[in-house]
This record gives sequence, C-alpha cells and structure tokens, in this order.
Amino acid sequence: PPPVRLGDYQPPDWLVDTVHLDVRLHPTASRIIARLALRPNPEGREGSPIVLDGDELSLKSLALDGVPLAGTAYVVTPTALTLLAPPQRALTLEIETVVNPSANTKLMGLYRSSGTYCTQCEAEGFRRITFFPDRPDVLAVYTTRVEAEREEAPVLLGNGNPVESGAVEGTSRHYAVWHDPWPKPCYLFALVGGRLDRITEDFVTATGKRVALGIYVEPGKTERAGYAMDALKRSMRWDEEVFGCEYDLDVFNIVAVADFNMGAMENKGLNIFNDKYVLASPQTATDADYANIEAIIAHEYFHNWTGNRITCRDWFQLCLKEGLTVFRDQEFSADARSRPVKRISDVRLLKGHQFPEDAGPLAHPVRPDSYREINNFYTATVYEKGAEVVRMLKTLLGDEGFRAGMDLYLDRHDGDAATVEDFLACFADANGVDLTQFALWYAQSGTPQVTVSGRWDEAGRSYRLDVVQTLPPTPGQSEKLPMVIPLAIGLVGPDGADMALTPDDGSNAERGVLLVTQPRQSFVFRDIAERPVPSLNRGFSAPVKLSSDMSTADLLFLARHDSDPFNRFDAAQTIALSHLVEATAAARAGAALPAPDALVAALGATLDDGALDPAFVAQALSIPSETDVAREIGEDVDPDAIHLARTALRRAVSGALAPALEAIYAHHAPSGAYSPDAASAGRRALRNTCLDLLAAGGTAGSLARAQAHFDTADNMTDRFFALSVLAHTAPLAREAALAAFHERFREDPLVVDKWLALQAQIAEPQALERVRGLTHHAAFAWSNPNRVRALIGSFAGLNPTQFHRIDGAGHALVADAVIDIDGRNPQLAARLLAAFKSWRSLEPMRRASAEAALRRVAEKPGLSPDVTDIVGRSLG
Ligand code: BAL
Ligand code: ZN
Repeated sequence: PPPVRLGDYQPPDWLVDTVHLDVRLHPTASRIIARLALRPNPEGREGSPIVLDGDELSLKSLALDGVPLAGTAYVVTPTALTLLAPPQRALTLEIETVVNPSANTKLMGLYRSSGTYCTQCEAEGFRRITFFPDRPDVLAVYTTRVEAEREEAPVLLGNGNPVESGAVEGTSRHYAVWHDPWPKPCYLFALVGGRLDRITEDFVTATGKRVALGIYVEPGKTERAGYAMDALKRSMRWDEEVFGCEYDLDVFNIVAVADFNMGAMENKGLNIFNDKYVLASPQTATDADYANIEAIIAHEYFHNWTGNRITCRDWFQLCLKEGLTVFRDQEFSADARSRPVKRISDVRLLKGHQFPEDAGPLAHPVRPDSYREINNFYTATVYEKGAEVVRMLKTLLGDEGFRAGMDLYLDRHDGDAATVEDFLACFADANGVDLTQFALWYAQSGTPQVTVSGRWDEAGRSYRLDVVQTLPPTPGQSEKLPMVIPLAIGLVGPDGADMALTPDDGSNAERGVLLVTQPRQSFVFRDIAERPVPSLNRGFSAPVKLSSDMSTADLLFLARHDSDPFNRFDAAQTIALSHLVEATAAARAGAALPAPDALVAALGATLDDGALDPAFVAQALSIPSETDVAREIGEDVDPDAIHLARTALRRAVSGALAPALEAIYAHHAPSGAYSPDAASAGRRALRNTCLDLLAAGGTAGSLARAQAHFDTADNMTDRFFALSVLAHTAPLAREAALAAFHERFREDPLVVDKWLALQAQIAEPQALERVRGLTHHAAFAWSNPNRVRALIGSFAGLNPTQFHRIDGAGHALVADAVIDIDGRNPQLAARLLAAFKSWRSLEPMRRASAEAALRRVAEKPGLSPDVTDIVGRSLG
C-alpha cells in the first residue's frame, strides 16, 4: 500500500459519541459485542459510507438500529468493514466479533500473557478487538462490561470508574462494568482479566478528591510493587505542583504483565506495564531499574493530561504527546534526583540512540510527514529529540513563559485531538512571540552541526564568538533551512568564575543564551579584560553536534572549573573522544597508540575534587562507549579498532589512577541496608565505576576485588555490576560466576534477562555461539519480547565487534532472528532490525555483509509491513 501522508489528512466522515462494549473472555474465542452511537461529522464528506477498520476479526453479526443488516448493505475485507449507503443521521451499530486471544502472538489487541487477558491498542490495536474508526481523532465515551470465568479471571478491570460487578446467574462466570466519562480515542482503551494480586493505596488530590490506587501483579509478587506505588504517588503530587494537573477519575490502576511489546501503556485509568518497569526489590533490581521504574511510572501517569485529556489528531503528531511527556518525566526525575546527573544521562541516551538514528537511513523528522507503518515511529527521534525540542522552548521562553504556554495549552485544548501547530500556537500566543522558524525542529531531520570559534580582543577588551550552523541532508530532505538554536553559554575567567556577560548592541545574549537563527552569526561581549574560556551549549541547551577550536588545555580547564556541571562532564568526554578517534586510527594503521595524558589529568582532577556528587563523578569517569566513538568517526568505521583503542585507554587510565580509584572504592564501602534513593545509588555507581576501571587494568588484585565484590554483594546492583566486570574482564572467573548467578535467580525471568543480556555483550568471537546456544536454553523464549530483547537485542545493539563481525556471522544471526520473529511478532522483529541503522557508516567489508543480510531479509516472501518498511528504508 502507498504511504500515509500528513498532507492528506481529512477529518473523519463519521464520529462515534459512545461505545458500549460487552467482552466475554474466552481463551480461544472471546466474543465482543460493540454498540457504537455514530453520527455524520459536519466537517466530513457528505453522504459518506461508514468505513470501520478491522484486523484478524471474525464478524458474527451486524445490526443497524437493532435491525440485522442485509449482506448487500456492507462489505467485509481483511482490513475493513464498510457500510455502503448508511442513512445520514445519528444511528446505532451493533457489531459482534470473535477473536482468539491465545493465538495473538503479535501482542496487539486482546491477548494473553501468562494466562492473563490484557490488551494493547496503541497505535492500531483496537481494530483487532472490534471494527472501529481506529484513528486518534475519533473520541468517544466508553462503557465496558467484561465477563469471564471467575476461576480463570477473578480480577476484571477496565478504563474509568467501576460501576457494578457480580455473578452471571446460573454460570461459573462473573462480570464487571466500567465507565470512563472522559471521551477518548480507541488507542487508550484497555481491559484486563486475570488471576492477579494487588497492592492498594489512596491518594488525595489537590482539591481533596480521594483516588483509589491499585497495582496488580502476578500472584506472589506484591512485595515487589511497593516502589512503583511510591513513584506513582510522587508523580501525582509533582504534576499538581509543577504543571497544575490533577487526576480526574476515582481510581487509577496499573497492571504488570510479562509479555509486552513496549515499556508501558497509558490507557485511561488503567495503565498496562511491562512487568520489568513495575517489579523491583533490592535482590532483583539494580539502581538503574529503580530509576527506570520511577521514570516510566511517571511518564505513563503524566500522559493522563499530555496524551489522554489532550490527544493527537493523527499519528504524525505522536511527538505532541511523547516528546512532551518525556520532557515532563525527565523533569520529574531531575527534581526527584540530581538534576545535573539526570541531564547527563539523558544526553548520553540521546547521543547514543537518537544521533545515530538521525545520521542514518532511518532518519526522520520529530514529526514525520509520511509513514508506511506507524509502529516503526516510536523512535528515539520522536521521544528523545521530541523532548529536547520542548526543552528548547523552555530555554527560549524562560520558566514563566514556558509555564504560561503550557497552561494555555492544557486549557485551550482540553478534550481535543490536537496538532503540533496547536501546541506551538499556545506558546506563541502566551508569550507574544513568533515560533515559525522554531517549528522547523519538528519538520527537518538530521542533527545540526554547530561550529563555534572564539576570539579575545585584548586591546578592545571584547570577546567574539563566530557561530556557523549547517544541517546535513537526510532521507527525503536534501535542502535545509537554518534552525533556531538556543545556545546557552558562559565565559569562564582565569579564576574559574563566570564573567559578567555584557552583549554588544544588537546581540541577544542577555540571559547567557545565544539565539542562533542564521547560517552564520557573530556575538560580541564587551568589558572582557582577560582571556576567557568559552563554555558552549551549557546544559546541552540544543541537541546539536558542536565543534569548536578549543584547545585541550581549555577543555581541561573547563573539566576542572566550569560552573555548568554538564559542560564539566562534557569537556572530559570531548578529550576522551578525540583521544579515542586518534587511537582508533593508530590501531587500524598498526601504529603505537597515543598516551592519554590529557584525559588522565582531567579524570584525576575530578577524582581529587571531594566536593563533587558521587553520582556525577561516576558519570564523569565513564569512558565513551564504542558506539559513541563510532558515531564520532562517522564513516569507514572499524569496530575492532575502536574496541582495541578503548580497551587500551581503559587500561591506561586504570594504571595511572589506581591509587585514587582504590581510595574511593574503599571510602564508599556500603554501610547499612540497601536503599534505592538517589544518593545511595550515586555512591554505589561511583564505587562500581572504580571497581570496573580498576579491573580494566587486568591485575590479579583488581580481579580478585571484583570476585570478592560479587561474592559479598547483598543487592542486585552490586552483584550484577561485579558479574559484568568479571564477564568482560576475567575470562577465567567468568563461567563460574555466571553459573552461580543463574543458579541463584533461575526462577526469576527478569533477572535471567540480565544474565542473557550480559552474555550477549561479551566482546569476543565466542559470543556468537554463546548467543546461539542460549536461544536453546530453557530460560529463553522467542515468544517473549523481554527475552528476545535481552539476548538478541543486546547482541545487536551493545556488542559492536561481534554484531559487526567481519565474516558477517553476526549480521546473519540477527537477520535470521528477524525473519523468524516476524512471523509471530512483527513489531518486535522490526525493532530488532533497526539495529542495522548505522550500517552505511561501516568500513567496506562489514558494510557489504550488513547489506547482504538486509537484502536477504528484504527478499523473504511474506514479510510484515513493519519489517518491509524498516528494511526498505534501511536499504533506500
Ligand atoms: N504510548 C506508548 C507508550 C508510551 O510512550 O507511553
Ligand atoms: Zn509515552
């Protein structure tokens, strides 16, 4: 089929005011009776047929205003039910369909996870439950009756508030009725039926309304849901305090399921989660898991306003809810934890995932203008870059201006299916500004390249920054316009303090934010008596690739003194990256590797600064990943050379800084019981980073330390960290440690995922056979997305030397997996295939192997639209 295009948007011809669903759950033949109150849309095309989407539905009966429809009145195809000539007035359509939840391996629509009935409707899953105009601009009020065998599904949940429940007389079945008063698109529909345990708490909203909160989990796992409940209550309070958003139903339920394509889903009043993002205990979850749970619980909850009360007009507007909601969850976590550390980790994620996407064949704008398969656009660009665009709005407008825009948006568009234009208009109107050029961030793909050079005029006592911006061509976009780039800067004086910024006339840098709008621009500051060091793009104020003529000495100075923590971190990263690029070239040429003196000096200074937050120091000590280096090199990438250079760098840093690393390791020895709070997690992160860097030296003492760390750990963070140190650096100790870990946690699939993922990441040729072998392990299941992502996803995404093996076997393994999975779960298969997104930047041999693997996938008959789309764009 041809792609869907933003420019072709037409309002729906028919609207649905109310939906009454009667869902009779059955393992293989669930029956859905839908009663839809339809009416012609005054803004639609007059006299239109009623076209309802459907997918893998078995239609049992169809009645219009209570009268069964003649077979000549409608047409059913595999993708639609069309009423050919309906009366052009309000009418009621009753549709009876049957679906097989047990056979639903796509995990879209109604399916079963470990026996629990659950649903996933975003983006286009509701059409797999009943025939419906499955588009986000059709908003209806839903009443849902769910019925099931009481024995099989004692818990029956739906959207909105509970209305009634009871036994179905004369049977072993029971039912529950739920009513959601807030009109919503069908992608927010959900129901759950199963044998689940729950924890409950109450939350009293800002205006005094009591909300019953429930988290439902597999039997026996309630003690692992407490942290999620705590995060939920904190999210609800934060959204009231920071955005004025109050919850709007009597209940809010979360259900954790084991088989889920996404991380979680914001269904109105009934969030359904991948259990990975709900369940946590000190023995089973790492600090990173706790932080993810907090962020994702918040994210889904925040959708209640940004996504649910205000939804998207069409799927091109996905960033309207996702970018904004990611921004909101990032802010929540920043408030709950360390703001600078949160910023650093968010930017690392952006650079690690979104920048490569923007630089390769899958690049697309934050708001795409066409798609073949919308499931493939739940991307780092829509989510993470989308959040950066919202953050830039805040930087440009200031805190108050941003809040005024948000208030107007939440007020003006409550109940709407809105667009990016609607969103931007609120900020423009509330602040009296023109955001026309800013809107290009939504339309142009690719990462802007910003080059800055600075000149101090000693005689004139001024400082000048010359800024050049370019935007590389990306698929479908050969010509680009200049962007609005808010570049936060500081001028750091020789004493390490920020100088006062007095912009020359005509400049616009009063708040320390250069407003770059032209291809080339200069900014001049007066009264600069001494040569400053410029600190550029502070806090990563714009998602750009920055290069400057800054010397290593200046970067070292910033790494020691910059008042902006992000740039302090980034200065050391820049030194490390440029070293690694040089060392990689040397490794490829078989030459001696350069000595990392500058980086050692920068890291040494960081270790010596006792005033720094341990979590920050842990980030600052992390050597850029192999993917970071590949991105920096950009073309003709040889992953083996990068690995060699990085391993050598880690060894050199380890040797040079061992005494300081050992001292910090000893200083942060655990005291007291494990607590997942940010400060405790930061101390563990620093201690574990020291352990890892020390082990990179490969000395017997450092490996013994890692083994002891593993043996004595009393929580998953320390235990798993030590296991990964052993797995990566101590081949002789590895197998015993892996076996011990597996033995201890074999009954716990989420922990076994860590074990699978770790083995898939070992950078040695045997990894391929190990991964292949693990696909036959009892712990592995091709049908479970978490297992597949842990094993195959980690291999493809986090083991560059082995995925990109020069003999092509790594590419072949992933291609085979994609082909195999596609028959069951196209979304999962397409996600895996996207791991090839940077294949064109590889050196010629590996590039040829990647292309051959992609072509083999492309030629497979019967591919899903999901995989067809990714493979087509990857090769295009
Ligand atoms: N809407 C899909 C899952 C999420 O982004 O919240
Ligand atoms: Zn979301």
